[in-house]
Amino acid sequence: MSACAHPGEPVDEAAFDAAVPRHDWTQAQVRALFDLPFADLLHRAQCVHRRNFDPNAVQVSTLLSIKTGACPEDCGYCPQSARHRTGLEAEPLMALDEVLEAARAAKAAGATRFCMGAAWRSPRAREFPALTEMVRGVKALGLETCMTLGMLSAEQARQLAAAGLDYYNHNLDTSERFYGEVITTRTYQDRLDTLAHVRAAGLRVCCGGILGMGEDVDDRAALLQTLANLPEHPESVPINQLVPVPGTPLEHAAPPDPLDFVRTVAVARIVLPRSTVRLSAGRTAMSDELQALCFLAGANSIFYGDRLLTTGNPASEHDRRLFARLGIHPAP
Ligand code: SAM
Ligand code: DTB
Ligand code: SF4
Repeated sequence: MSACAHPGEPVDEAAFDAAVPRHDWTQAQVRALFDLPFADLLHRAQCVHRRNFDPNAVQVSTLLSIKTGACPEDCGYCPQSARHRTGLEAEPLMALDEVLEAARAAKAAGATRFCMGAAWRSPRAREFPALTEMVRGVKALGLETCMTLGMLSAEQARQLAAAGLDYYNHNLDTSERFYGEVITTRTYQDRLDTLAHVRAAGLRVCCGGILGMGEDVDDRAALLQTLANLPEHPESVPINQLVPVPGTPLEHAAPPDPLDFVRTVAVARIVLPRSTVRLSAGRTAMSDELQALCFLAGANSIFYGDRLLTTGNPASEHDRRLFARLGIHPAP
């Protein structure tokens, strides 16, 4: 029995042995992880984390909104939907030189990956020449590239892969059951189809969700179960805390219990043992101590830089100090 095994726990021991990816999680097994005593859950997560990663290394990505607002979709959390009155000013697709300037600044500040996001339902053919130039230009600066542009066809995913894109972000956001309460303009299956196209094109997959939209613990378990039971685990799993934006339908949603947020990170670490788990949106509302618990639970990536897409993120200087206080170094 490994040093990390806990005989007698009310959970399936085999479900824990631990560091090897599995794709056959049941809802009950994932839910049992959520129900563990906090210390046992974090211990498990630490064991899995340490078998697969340097526990003191955190990957650092920077986001840029390359096309902002006026999105036709109705995602209830999103300040960029044209259906919500958030006062956000729409901006067309950015020019290549502006994108490269932002990427250079991100690299100089210490980011290793540059993530470009567009408020589209899906990109159109006429946008591809500009998008592929952005991928090539950012890669030439020595950064990893990620894009999140909405739904992709198989052919669109292939075009981005051919341009050298490293990662594609497309979130499931929540459980299939709760999804329809948040978004009506595209289905859960649409999202799974895009993920399959991205995977088939040979791109690395970044896929996660948002906590704090009114979902319950079974929804959180179901989201992680769905991610874990994909044919291949996403290489990157962002766990966002809702940033409640005035004018969106979710502006008054209650924030998740901070310890439940940590639990979700820990369960993600256990069921997705070799994936990078990103502590994503919502860090401005978190204390340093809560973020430290998230790193302890197995989070090993953050968004770095003063902005996410349209909302704020902790100041870079604050994050540098936090890393220093915790003895964390940026992952190479
Ligand atoms: N339009 C594309 C799409 O939705 O596929 C890409 C950009 S979209 C802004 C990327 C992701 O950001 C969403 O899937 C959602 O998970 C996250 N997001 C958007 N608004 C958020 C908010 N207010 N709080 C937390 N996460 C948010
Ligand atoms: C992800 O999961 N979180 C990022 C990234 N993928 C694209 C986006 C967070 C957006 C937060 C709201 C905003 O700044 O507009
Ligand atoms: Fe549009 Fe993406 Fe926002 Fe949904 S999350 S409204 S698709 S930008």
